[in-house]
Amino acid sequence: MRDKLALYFILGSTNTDKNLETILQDAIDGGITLFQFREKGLGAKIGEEKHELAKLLQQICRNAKIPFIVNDDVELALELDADGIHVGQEDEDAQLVRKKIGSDKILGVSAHSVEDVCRAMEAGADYIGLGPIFPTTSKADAKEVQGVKVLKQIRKQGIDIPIVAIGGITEHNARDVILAGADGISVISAIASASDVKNATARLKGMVMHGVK
Ligand code: 3NM
Repeated sequence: MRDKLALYFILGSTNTDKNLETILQDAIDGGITLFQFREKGLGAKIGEEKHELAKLLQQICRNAKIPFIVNDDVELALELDADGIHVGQEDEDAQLVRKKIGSDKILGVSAHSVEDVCRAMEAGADYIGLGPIFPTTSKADAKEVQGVKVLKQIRKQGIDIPIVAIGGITEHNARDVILAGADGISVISAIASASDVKNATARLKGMVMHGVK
């Protein structure tokens, strides 16, 4: 699991005006290790349109053997036979989701505190998305920025679950979160808003893997 979290890219149609398939393919070419389809926010697609977009992006991931995770929508994840599902604290209960998807699929859970992490582990999470580490403009209802404090607390307590850090992560601060104990970084804008997606992705990957751009 840990190696799959190294460079975790999240995208949905509300994050960009550009073509999502092109961005995803360029991000894959740049070295992302996992993709999450997150169709949320103002103007997000629903129903058949959401389903079709998810299928398109899933196929790109399948061709590249990159895990495809669906955000929040358990029914969609099951319909598409996605590799996994990610739920937030306000989404469907993680324990219930684990029951619905079985033990083989990846279950990711968002957490904002040590207590959230412990509960998610009891519910059967395979990994934790911890944030927001830095200020973000990609999630309207993001919780208070926590820096790397909570991440360090978790590791200091000997909690070893795979963690991907999220929120405002860029090539300039990626190394700090890895050094603080994260197994990887999760980004939207650092990749989706880059003028050269492939290059920006490769630079982020370099920071995560070796501390160099
Ligand atoms: N979840 P960007 S922050 C989807 O704190 C999401 O749980 C967060 O986008 C959390 O890389 C966030 O553009 C948005 O800051 C991350």
